[in-house]
Amino acid sequence: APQPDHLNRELLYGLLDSYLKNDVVSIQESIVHHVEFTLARSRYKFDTREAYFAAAHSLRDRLIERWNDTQAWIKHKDPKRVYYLSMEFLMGRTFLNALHNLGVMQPYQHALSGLGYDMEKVQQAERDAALGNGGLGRLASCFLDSMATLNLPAWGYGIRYEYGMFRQVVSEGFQKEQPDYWLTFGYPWEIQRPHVAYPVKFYGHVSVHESQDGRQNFVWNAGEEVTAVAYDNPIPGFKTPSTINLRLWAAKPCQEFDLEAFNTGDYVSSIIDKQKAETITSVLYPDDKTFEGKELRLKQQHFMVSATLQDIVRRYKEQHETFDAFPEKVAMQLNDTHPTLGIPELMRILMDENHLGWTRSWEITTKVFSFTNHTVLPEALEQWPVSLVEKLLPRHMQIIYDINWRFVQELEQNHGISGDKLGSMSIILDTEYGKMVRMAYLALVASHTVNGVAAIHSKLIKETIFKEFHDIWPEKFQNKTNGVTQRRWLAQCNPPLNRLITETLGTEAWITHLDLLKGLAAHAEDETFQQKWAEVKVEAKAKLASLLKDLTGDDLNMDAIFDVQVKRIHEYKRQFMNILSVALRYDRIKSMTEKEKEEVVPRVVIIGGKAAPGYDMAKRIIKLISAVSETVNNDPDVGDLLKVYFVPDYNVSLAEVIVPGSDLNQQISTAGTEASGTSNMKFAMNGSLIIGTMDGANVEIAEEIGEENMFIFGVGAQEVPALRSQREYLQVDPQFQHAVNLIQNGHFGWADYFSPLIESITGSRDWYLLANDFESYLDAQERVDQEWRDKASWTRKSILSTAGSGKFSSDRTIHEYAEDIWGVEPLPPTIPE
Ligand code: GLG
Repeated sequence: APQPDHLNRELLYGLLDSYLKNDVVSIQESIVHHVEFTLARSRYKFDTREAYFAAAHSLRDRLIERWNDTQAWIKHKDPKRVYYLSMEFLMGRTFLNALHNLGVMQPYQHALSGLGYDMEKVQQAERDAALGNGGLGRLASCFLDSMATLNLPAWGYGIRYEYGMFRQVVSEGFQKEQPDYWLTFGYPWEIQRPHVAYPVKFYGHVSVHESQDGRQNFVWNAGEEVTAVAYDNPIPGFKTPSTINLRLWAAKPCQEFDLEAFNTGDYVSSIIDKQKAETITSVLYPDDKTFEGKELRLKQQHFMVSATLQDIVRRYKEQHETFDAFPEKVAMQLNDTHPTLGIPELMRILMDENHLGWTRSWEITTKVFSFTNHTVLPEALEQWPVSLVEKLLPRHMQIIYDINWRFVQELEQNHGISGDKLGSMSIILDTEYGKMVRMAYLALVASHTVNGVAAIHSKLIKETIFKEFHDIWPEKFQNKTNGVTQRRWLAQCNPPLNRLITETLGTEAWITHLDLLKGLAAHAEDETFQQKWAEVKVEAKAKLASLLKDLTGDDLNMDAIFDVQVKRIHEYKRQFMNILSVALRYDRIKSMTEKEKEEVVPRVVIIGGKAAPGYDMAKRIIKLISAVSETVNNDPDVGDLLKVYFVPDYNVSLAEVIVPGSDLNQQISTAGTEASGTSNMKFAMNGSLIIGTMDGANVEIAEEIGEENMFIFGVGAQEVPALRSQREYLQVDPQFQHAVNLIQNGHFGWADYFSPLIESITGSRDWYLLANDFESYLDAQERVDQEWRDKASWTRKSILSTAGSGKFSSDRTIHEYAEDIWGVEPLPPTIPE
């Protein structure tokens, strides 16, 4: 774009010489200003949603100031930067988070109430940005918050899906998916950057040209080209001006029209063709841990990494003449294998567009990428058909073949590997359906580091799915136990607990140094403190109860244990085992005398989560939970002693109410299946006791808060393989059989519909070992009831849960990534001259 003839710097600096003021009146002025000029509504009449949008815009102004200065400062210092590449960011709402992190909660509250608006209602007007499925996407969002707070020169890169995670409606107990068009009213936090745009190519063919120095130049003549346009989302750190960027790409048609089509008169269909480009970023694939080999999905992946790498290379080249310093300036983390195409894309950019040789390009590439694995479930591992990759990305397929060819050479020559073992390690897998590209192997070969997400998981990947790679490259493997941001998941979502912790520790430093929570342990025995702790819990429970009241019309028994399992519905997570035990509890209550009933500890069981639309078993589990709920909640014999609710459309915002309001949370996956889990950490932080298996991060949580403060049950991961092989001979617990019979005999209706579920846990089919763990699970549940009767003891455990959760801050996790994997250092922003 043309430059101004004369820049009046003095005047410009004078005009904007300080940040926007954050006193109440200035905030009110800026809100009203946005009502009038951004929304073009009348300042005399705007509704709560308009108040939200105007307040959001005024807050965005404040984010932009900090964003601009942070980015200018980073550019000026040119440190090593880290880029977090992820197909998912499950952000949830931004308003409260930004208010908290900028430290302007109070003045905004006053500003809004002064104008006549209730902050609580205003913030409810925001829709979740749900650009992710579950743990993996939410982890990426927690990481952004920590990277900003730790002042790291970091950016996130992903896709701006127009339709996020589907809305789950449960009708008659069946899940129905509804599109989440979250952009209907606009998204006030993003900044569209029409000038930051890159062409992304697909299809076509590759030609080879001999250059003058005798080198081969590969030219990819694409068959389709779309434009990636940047949308920037400022991510503020807590108590620091550091505001980092989440750059999301949207697909737009290419600017140049197909002239030939114009000449032949096919104007309309040529434009319609161009519009198809936009479908690339239209929808998030809603599958959690099942690989869907759809062409559109592969297009999305390439689209994201191609735009991202062009952007990163462009930024680097602005400040550097050669690629020599690239590995000292750039680190890229692959969030699972979804962005692995970034590896051949960087090779292609270096070789074909910047004319570096293979060796040099490979040296650079292998120094910048590192990769995180999030699951050992085989059905999740990405394997793309070679035929599809060849068609969509012909040049990338050549490069992948070349990478593999050199890798196989290395295996033979340096590691003495031959025969079948070569085939089993090859990036290209031969199957009866044709050749496949194993994305995890490609990521492993090209990355300098691979990590698991909890200690047990990192150990398992070394022993199972990546064993052969660990044998040759043990130094590549690391563990980085997950964490969650205590800003959102404790400080913001649980204000009463926040206040109590701060008052007790005499500081709010725990909001950036979560280890300090261990100072609470000293008060665990203190009766008055226990009293306060219990009151805070009641407050949080009341909020959850009112949410359920809105959903169901029921008043909950506040003396009951609020027992929660919220997460994606999956057989390995064993919601089925949970509901079987509920059915049994119900049956027991039914057979009790009134006198016996007096001894029963009342429970409210809350289950929530989405099933992938194509996951039949998971959908049947939802129906079963609903059917049990229907029967139990309407049975006068049971009354207040047991209630069961399926909460529809579980998402980040609901979690912010459900987590603080729970007494007990279920983390009951078959040992060895849940890589880490992150809700376990959120619950523990909020003083909810865990009933769980020794799986994922539960193992480390038990180390930190003490096994005696949790309800641990079930077999360990080491025993699982042997048990699986003996499944059909195992003795089935009579109580398990009884629970199964209740369902089979139609006690909750729908017996035929539930029979595939029953079959899936019968005899040799019981892959997730429900039958085997059931007795021990019931035993743990019994201990829960016992413990509840002793209020002081329960509260003590609750305090110790929070006190012991300091390790599970994503600040700790990110600090470890920065030191052990990325080699990036904090760079607190200073306002540049
Ligand atoms: C995975 C795992 C979780 C893990 C999360 C974040 O299943 O156990 O906590 O990633 O690492 N795909 C996932 O949700």
